[in-house]
Amino acid sequence: MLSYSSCILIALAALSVTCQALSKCPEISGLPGIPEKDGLKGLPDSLATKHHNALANLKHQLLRLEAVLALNGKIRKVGGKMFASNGKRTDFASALQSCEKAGGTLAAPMNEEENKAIMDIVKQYNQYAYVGIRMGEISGQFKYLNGMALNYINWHKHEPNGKGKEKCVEMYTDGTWNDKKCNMNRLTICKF
Ligand code: MAN
Ligand code: CA
Repeated sequence: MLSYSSCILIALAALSVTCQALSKCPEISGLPGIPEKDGLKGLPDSLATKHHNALANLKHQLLRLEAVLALNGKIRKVGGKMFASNGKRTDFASALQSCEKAGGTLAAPMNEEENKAIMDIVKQYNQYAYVGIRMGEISGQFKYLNGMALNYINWHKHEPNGKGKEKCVEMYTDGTWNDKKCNMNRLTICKF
């Protein structure tokens, strides 16, 4: 008969191999009653396995946090991007500044799915928002803030109509866009 402690050692060894194979790991160490792997003599162990487990745990915790934020309507995820608002209305420059201060930038819809995610936030706050699109200094064309040409547009009917005097862009509650002066108070929506 195998002793109880041998059974645990074998189970943990099997788990550590499975972890490496599946790139998916439960918390092995740090559980009450289960010794740290370091303390388990004779187990196949490596720094790589420990790091792998630590990263798997971090990823798991991050996914849990994102799920909570999404549940509370604080973030919207599209592809690899996250959109969120601070709920504040301000001019274009201040909106951009608060996004950058938080490590992001103003949200600019680059496809229909992103446009909908941003529109959902506009609807949530029932406030038109500035998007991260503005008129280029030289060309007079609307561009992303990094200077790239737009690859998706959703102008409202008859927009843009500002004839160069409306250099920023707002999103209406139906998700369509209007060129608008940059000194209005509009909802801040950031991309992270
Ligand atoms: C206002 C402004 C303009 C917009 C028109 C649409 O004048 O918001 O930017 O084009 O309304 O009627
Ligand atoms: Ca306009």
